[in-house]
Order: sequence, then C-alpha cells, then structure tokens
Amino acid sequence: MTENTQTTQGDAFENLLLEERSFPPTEEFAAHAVAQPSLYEEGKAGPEFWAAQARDLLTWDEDFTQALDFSDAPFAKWFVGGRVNAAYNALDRHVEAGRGDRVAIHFEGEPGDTRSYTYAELTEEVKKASNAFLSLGVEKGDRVAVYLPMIPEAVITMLACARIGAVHSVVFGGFSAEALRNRIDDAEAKLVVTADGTYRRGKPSALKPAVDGALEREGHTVTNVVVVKRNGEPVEWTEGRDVWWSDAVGTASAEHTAVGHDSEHPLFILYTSGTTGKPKGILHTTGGYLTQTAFTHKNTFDLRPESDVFWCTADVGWVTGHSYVAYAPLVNGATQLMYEGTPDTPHQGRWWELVEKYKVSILYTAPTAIRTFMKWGRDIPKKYDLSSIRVLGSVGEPINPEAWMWYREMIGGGSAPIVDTWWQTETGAHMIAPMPGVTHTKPGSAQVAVPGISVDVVDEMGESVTNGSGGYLVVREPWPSMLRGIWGDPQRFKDTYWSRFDNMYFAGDGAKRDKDGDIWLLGRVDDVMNISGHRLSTTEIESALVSHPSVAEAAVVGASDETTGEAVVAFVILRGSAVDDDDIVTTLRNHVGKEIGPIAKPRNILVVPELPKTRSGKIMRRLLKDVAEGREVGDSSTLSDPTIMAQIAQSLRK
Ligand code: 6R9
Repeated sequence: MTENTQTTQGDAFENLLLEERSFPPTEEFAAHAVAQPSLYEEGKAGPEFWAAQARDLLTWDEDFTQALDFSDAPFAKWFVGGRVNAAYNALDRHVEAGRGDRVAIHFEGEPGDTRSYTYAELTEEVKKASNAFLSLGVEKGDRVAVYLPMIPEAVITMLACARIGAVHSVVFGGFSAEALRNRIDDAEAKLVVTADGTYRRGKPSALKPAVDGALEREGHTVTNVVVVKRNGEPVEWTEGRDVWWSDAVGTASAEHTAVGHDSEHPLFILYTSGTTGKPKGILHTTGGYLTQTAFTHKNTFDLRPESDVFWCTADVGWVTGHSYVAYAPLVNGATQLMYEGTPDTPHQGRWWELVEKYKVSILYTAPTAIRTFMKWGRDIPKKYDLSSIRVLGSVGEPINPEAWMWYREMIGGGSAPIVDTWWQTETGAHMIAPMPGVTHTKPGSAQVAVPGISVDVVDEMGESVTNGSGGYLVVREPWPSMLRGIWGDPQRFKDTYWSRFDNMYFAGDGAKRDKDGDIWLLGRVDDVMNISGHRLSTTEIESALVSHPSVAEAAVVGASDETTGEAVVAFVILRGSAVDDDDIVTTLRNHVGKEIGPIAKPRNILVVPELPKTRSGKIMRRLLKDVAEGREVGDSSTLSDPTIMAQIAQSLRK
C-alpha cells in the first residue's frame, strides 16, 4: 500500500465512521457482568494467562507441564504433556457434579416435534454411540465423516468421536455427493454417519442418496455407514455396509469410561470452501481448542450456565456450529436450543416464537439473517415476547450499522448489548469481540481483541498502522485454538497463512483502526476496491445503500473500468414498498454520494430479486463480478440456491 492509497482509504474509512454512536454498558449490566475489565490486563501474560484459563475451565486427567511450545513455528503445541477428554468435559463431569438433571439441549424439529436431553441423558447417549462406533471398528485416530442435519445426533456423534479419540470431519448437509466424496477421500474416513434426511421448508429432504452417490465409485476407505432415521422416507440400503443408528447405537452398552487424550490429539478436521482450488482441511486439536472456545463462550456472551438459554443458530456443518453448539456450551454446562429448520417455516415468526417458547436469553446469529428479518418487517418480531433476551451476538461477516441498530431495537428491546465476533474456521474461537458489561459497543465494529489475543492491523510492510488508518488484519502471537495445520498439506499451511508477513498469521481480511483504536472489519482483502487509486471497501458502500429506506439488501463489487481502474457496481434488493424505476437508481446513487462522497457513487445500480449466497450465507461477489463485467458466470455450484444467477440474469434483461 503506498502512502497515497493509505490516506485515501483512511478518508473513506472515516466516512464509514460518520458512525459515531457508542453504547456504554448499563450500570446494572456492568455491576453483575461475568467478564471483568481486569481480564485485559491479565491477558497480557499470554501463554501463562491461557494456562490459568485451561486449568480453570477444563478438568484435566493429567496436568500439562508447558503452556506453549512454538519452537517448530508456525506449528504450535499448547498445554504440552496434558491429557484431557473433550466429551468428559462436556458431559460426565457435569453429571458427577450433581448437574445431571439440567437440560443440555432443547431440540425443536422443523415440523414442531421436540426432544430435550438432560446432561445425564446426553452423557448416556454419547457413551452408547462411543461403544457403537468402537464395535464398528473405529479406533483412536481414525476419521469419521459426519453428514447430518441439525438434530441432536449430530452433536452426539461429534462428542462420541472425541470421546474415543476418533477425528470427526463434519460435512455440511447441503454439500453435494461429489463434495462429500472429496472430503471423505482427503481425510480417508472409515465411517460415515448420516440420516435418511431432514425437513426443509415443510417438506422432507433427503441426505442418504448423497452418501450413496459419494460411495458409488470404488476406491474409498469407508467400511460402514450409520443412518439416523429422521424423516422416515424410503432409502436404498447396502447390506453389510449400512447400519441403522437405532440398531447400532440403540442396542449398545451405556457403560463407557472416558480416558484423557494428549492435549494435541486431533479433535476434528473441517473443510473450508476456499475461494480457489481444493478445499482446505483445517485441523484442530483438543486442549487449546476447548480452552479458548469455553473462555470466549463464557466471557463474550456473559454466560450464566445455571439460568441462561443459549441459542446459536449456526449449522454444525460450519465452524460456528462446532465451537458454539457442539463444544463450548456443553463444556460450560449451559442449556442450549437447537433448531432444525428454516426461519420462515411454517411462518416468518418462527425464530421469535422459539425465543418466546424457550425463553432464549443469548442469541447468536449472522448479519445475513438479520437483514432478512429486516426485509420481512418489524411487525413480525413485534408479535412475540422477546423479553428473555439479554445478549445478542453476530458472526460471519461485517454487520452494517443499520442491521446492528435494528437487531438491538427489535430483538434486544433497545438495551441488549450486541457482541460482534470476528473469527474464522482457522482461528477456532472468537479473536475480536467486545465483552458485554465492559466494552462500550459501536454499531458495526467488532472492536477489541479477546483478552490474551494479539491481533493487529498492519500495512503492506507489516508495520502496525496508526489509529485512523487501515491495512491487513494479522495475529502476532500464537493462540490456543489456532489451526494446527491443513490436513495432509503442511506446506500449504505455511504458504497460505504465514508467508505474507514474517512471524505473523495473515487472516486475509482488511481492517481499520478508528480514532479510539477500535477495529472495524472491511471484508476480505479481495473485496477492497481501488477506484481511481482510492481504496474503498465493498462493506462501506453496502452499508450506505442499506441505510436508505428503500433498500433491503445490497452487494457491491468492483468491476474493471477503463478510466478508473475499477468501478463500483451495486446489486440491490428493494424493500416491498419501494418502486423499481429510473428514479430509484438516481436516488440511491445520490444517497451513496451523500453518505460517503462522490467517489463512492456506484457506476451501476442493478435491482435484483435475490443475491447469490453460499450455504453459509456469504454473498458470492465473484459471481456478481462476472455479471458486472459482462462475463459468463463462473462456477456457482456452491450457491445455496443454484437458480439465483438465472433469476438475476432474467431481471437484468427486463
Ligand atoms: C466464524 C466464521 C471467516 C471469514 C473471516 C471474515 C468473515 C467472520 C466476522 C467476519 C467481519 C465479523 N467474518 N466474522 N467479518 N465481522 N464478525 O465465519 O468463519 O466461515 O471461516 O469465515 O468470515 O472475512 O475471514 P469462516
């Protein structure tokens, strides 16, 4: 970044930060907060701070002798010599401590069927699943592919693997047979756990055929497929290979004693849908991962396990569903809600009905969901009693100030603190997040590093930027829940994350520090545009567009332009009441001009019915860029709805 572009990015950033609102914690919240300001000071001790947290939050079978060994950097070992069992920490120890009757999981299926598991019951199920997997020949270190919907068996399977030291590789249920096969092959999985299907928008939706398809071609490593009966639809059956869950797990013994595994024993592999090429199998291990997920779950969400009902809406197929559904809430002994279906089935108030019914007190979701609810209108959440909510979380992408305010007003009763949590599959747990009761929250900013974590914003040369400037987000010191590598590809691990800057982890995100030193995420660095030598963030312009009353959602891309290098092209979804005509385009261009400056006015604003999103809800700007540059649209196979690009093309022809 040259000095010149750095300054212009600074200007653009300041414009985004015309956002001056800041919300101090209420006195009452601060007086009773779980997280104390002193944690920031204590966190400066680095590995020693984490060692204290590891001993406080987990029960170790054998204490560790060294907090961190980074002698083989960038490969880290945390809590060296310690032995710990993840499932014991998530389950048995709560039962032993007399908390066996506390509900661990309230499950609500899409059709409205419900099941609740107490800690004692969940422990028993996991012990049975452990015995079942062992009797199918799964041994410590073997990989198990998990291809399940959002049902309790997904969590039971993950914990059973962890208990016996098998390494789970959860593949999101929306991935194709081919994607599943690639992941099975890469990890050389021995067992697959799946279901006949699930329910989606009120209809049964099949899963087992994708597993059959994945295993059709010879040459794989899978010996058995365990099948949960969920929707009762007919399935094809391969004798000798396929086993019903009810036969394997239902009949297994409920006696199983967990033993501690090495702190660095692999816990799971999770593939990230990389922007190019083969997906990366991100590897996480046991002791460090559990420590940081439990620590952040407790302090970022102000968790009170005895009274809170925690609801993380992420699917277990993504890292958020690993860290903040399967592991941390259970390690912390919390009660959580798990919901199988979509937010609009059978009606658009389903989530709020669930919050009211289960008295959810901590809700953790993604900006894309919040913007969808904004589009559906205020009248829907208003119909429900959401007074149980006391903390709101956001994850997955930058949250526009408009969406942040809506979330706080409409869902948080105008007072619940919002914690915007920045982290990645690779980081395993929150890295940047405010602590409720401590941090003054700002709409749109993830703000400050978690205690004990040293994130920084650096320039092209790896030097820390000053307040008010932007650059690249990095992590300067190893952290407990960091990825330990890419499965089977140590070189790619070094190249992807550790080669851009010396001795720093490069996250791939652009970020900026405001005048107070708070961090604002600006999207992936490949989403930062360069317009006439001015650096502009896609996020910034999207926020400006969404702040206009006619706009429900917006996605911005930089399209190559002869004169300006790149030009801003915006795709917008209008709110129901807005009229799609030439005036609206002029109005919105002027609005952006007013919000950010003439430089940011989109060259084109295209009104579209939908935006292309991945199954995890991230907008696929790459495809929009193809449209904006008049190219044939590239591979859209990872879209949640593959017909969207055709719908967009259709609407642009009108
Ligand atoms: C947890 C998760 C990681 C990427 C990350 C960044 C974006 C996540 C964010 C955020 C701004 C936040 N991201 N949280 N951007 N503010 N609070 O989403 O993991 O699927 O691996 O995605 O998501 O760009 O680099 P993952």
